[in-house]
Amino acid sequence: MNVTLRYILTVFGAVISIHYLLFFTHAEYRQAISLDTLARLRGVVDTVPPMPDRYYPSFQNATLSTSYRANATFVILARNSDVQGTVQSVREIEDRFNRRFRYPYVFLNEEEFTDEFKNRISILTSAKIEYGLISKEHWYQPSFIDENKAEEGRNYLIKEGVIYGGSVSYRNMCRFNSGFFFRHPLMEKYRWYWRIEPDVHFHCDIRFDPFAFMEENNKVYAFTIAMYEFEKTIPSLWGHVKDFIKLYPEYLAKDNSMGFLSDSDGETYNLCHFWSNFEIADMSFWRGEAYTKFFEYLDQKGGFYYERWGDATIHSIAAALFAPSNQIQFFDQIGYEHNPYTHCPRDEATWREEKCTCDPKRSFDYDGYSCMRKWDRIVG
Ligand SMILES: Nc1nc2c(ncn2[C@@H]2O[C@H](COP(=O)(O)OP(=O)(O)OP(=O)(O)O)[C@@H](O)[C@H]2O)c(=O)[nH]1
Ligand SMILES: [Mg+2]
Repeated sequence: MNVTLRYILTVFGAVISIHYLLFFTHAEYRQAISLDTLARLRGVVDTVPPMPDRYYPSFQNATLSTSYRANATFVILARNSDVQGTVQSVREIEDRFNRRFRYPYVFLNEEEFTDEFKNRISILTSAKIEYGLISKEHWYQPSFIDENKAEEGRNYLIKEGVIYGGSVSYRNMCRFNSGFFFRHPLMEKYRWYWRIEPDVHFHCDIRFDPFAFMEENNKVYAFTIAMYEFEKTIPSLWGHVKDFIKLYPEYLAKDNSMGFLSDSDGETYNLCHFWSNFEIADMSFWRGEAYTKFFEYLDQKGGFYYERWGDATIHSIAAALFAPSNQIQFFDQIGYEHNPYTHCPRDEATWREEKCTCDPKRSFDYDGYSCMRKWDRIVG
């Protein structure tokens, strides 16, 4: 062994020995290298306010012992071909949450659900299930869209290699989720919804009622993951948002979250948005005047088809601007995965007590592509 190698090994051995010595003898050292501290170093806040006990109703024989239920439903948009992924998502949300709460489900599709689809779902829950057909006007590309221009837009995004760049059905889905799902006749009777997609995972027990929490605390929108949008899908969107604000300054909430969306006080969009495949929200916000005007304004610009605007950015921009920041809720407690990203609770007690199957170290909150740091600064 040459001298340099021996020297390196000696130093390495000394560092490891000191590490273990300090680890077992000094609590401050253990604290200093803990996950929380690493989180802080990575710019994400470590402490999340605990969920008050009153949102954890008691159960007798696995049945909710309170009669209170929010006026709420799950909503799942799916194709018949999504049946396996949908079964898996429903199974997980039932096991982790809804076998106790029994909130109903609304499944939506632009085609009739097959008997096979309904049969596969019906055995998973004792909650009420409804299956709805989406009307043509709520789903398909509207006639005011110039198809030649839309095709040019699709070809451009295909050339640029943007995911779903050439897909018209993806665009129909994004527009439907932006402006129409809450107007479906089966959804009209509900105020609150929890959006679920096929093939997602719920990594922790959810023993509290997020709907009751939102209702009592006057929240309008809740998320678990925040990230950056692909700029090529929304080149003209922020310009239209700025024009809309100039036209209707009265809709801007006083304590809005512009700082989450923009690093230049509204001049430019930093692409941050809440990842809308998970959403728990108040539909009266989408049905209200500000959002109705906002959606109609943007829809007329045609960007759902000429570009590839996503419902995540549309919902996020509206929630961040038209609601005060204290009405937007980050649910640290809900461990959630939509490929390829996972939010895993930062709070260690939650992670342990709710028997989470996710790895907190790999939570997307700490990823460079996450917008969580910006959100933490808004509420911090
Ligand atoms: N009925 C119906 N549902 C659709 C269609 N396209 C997408 N969906 C549903 O809309 C939601 C979002 O679609 P996804 O394909 O998951 O889009 P995404 O989450 O952006 O992308 P990936 O999950 O990464 O593929 C899911 O619930 C899908 O099942 C469609 O053409 N018809
Ligand atoms: Mg998806």
